[in-house]
Amino acid sequence: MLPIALLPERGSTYALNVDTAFWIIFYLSLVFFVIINVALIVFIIKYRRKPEDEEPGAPISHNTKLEIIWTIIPTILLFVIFWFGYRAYAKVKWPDKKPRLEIKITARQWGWTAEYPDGKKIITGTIKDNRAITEKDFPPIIFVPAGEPVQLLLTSTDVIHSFYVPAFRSKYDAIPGRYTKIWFQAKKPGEYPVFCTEYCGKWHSRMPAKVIALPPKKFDRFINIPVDKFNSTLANMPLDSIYAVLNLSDKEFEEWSGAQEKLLASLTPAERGKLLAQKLCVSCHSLDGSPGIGPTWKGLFGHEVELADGRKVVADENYLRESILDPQAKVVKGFQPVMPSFQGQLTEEQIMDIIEFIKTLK
Ligand code: HEC
Ligand SMILES: [Cu+2]
Repeated sequence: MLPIALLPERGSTYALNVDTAFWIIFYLSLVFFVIINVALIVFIIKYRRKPEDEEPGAPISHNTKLEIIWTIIPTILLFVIFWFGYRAYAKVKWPDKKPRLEIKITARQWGWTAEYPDGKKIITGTIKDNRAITEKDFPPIIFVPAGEPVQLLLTSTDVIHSFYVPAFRSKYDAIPGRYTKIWFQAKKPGEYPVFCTEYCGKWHSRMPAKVIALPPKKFDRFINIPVDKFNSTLANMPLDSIYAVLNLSDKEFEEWSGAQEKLLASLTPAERGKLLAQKLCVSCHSLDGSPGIGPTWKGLFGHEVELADGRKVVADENYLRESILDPQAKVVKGFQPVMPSFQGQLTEEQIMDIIEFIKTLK
């Protein structure tokens, strides 16, 4: 391998297979690059036309020995490349054993939603400003057990995204209207960054996330947290707090989740809506009147909106609800119809919460 760290650590069971194929192709290319270019330079100098070369030399028809050599050697090398390439492909494509669980990942402009079989849901948002992204900006998107295979079922609500975990050498497109699959097995517990690697619009580089591989015991605790408790509390908390909660004893956990639920119950619908909107909507909608990809929400509620087809409507609750579930039904004048539908992503209660929040933005 090279003396410099070009690739991140190998965090999954098949990372070595992928790297082997990569380095074999890399070094073969390097060797032939040198051979061909040295020969090129030598021939240019040695066989250049000299002043005394008035007449062309005798024609050369062919050289059987040379031709056999330059056919057989590359053929063998191509089989070598095929063998290591296919082995890596097969490993990445087909799990060694049945995955422990399947997690659904939905990409959108610009963030990810993960859903567990029991309904646990984690949503990541957009880092929407121009500062450099740091390690702290990678929120958890999925928790997986280290040492066990996990399957992801990918899709997208709007354009093509790509779910890429460099340390696992796992990368697959998330395509609207279609499901794609990828699996991996983390070798040890740790935190592994996720990037979108299919250019998906303005904030493509700013939808970071993280795969958290937990020790098996911790993962069991995670998976056993009741879904309603998880979704109403932990799902929205920073990683440190989640670790802290996973470390609690059963009794401490009961107390903790009781206290959290009380806290959450004390939020008004508008406050709950604000939390959601900050994750899902503010990458396109400003709250303060400044321009964005979508219209600002400041002063929206109760006012007249001009549509692209010339109609005018008043932005009441029904209009807002329709705009969230079927954004293309009434497109606002001067804007592109690029808003993804949140049909199936938000519950009726969550939609009400967001509407209540929009109402407060006078
Ligand atoms: C990818 C960018 C994008 C995201 C994310 C997005 N929107 Fe939009 N939204 C738009 C665009 C563009 C329009 C204007 C075109 C149209 O009406 O479809 C719009 C229009 C709207 C309107 C109508 C506004 C008006 O002035 O009449 C509402 C309400 C709305 N969005 C709500 C939401 C909510 C709620 C969310 C989050 C759950 C959200 N949007 C997320 C891009 C987005
Ligand atoms: Cu993307």
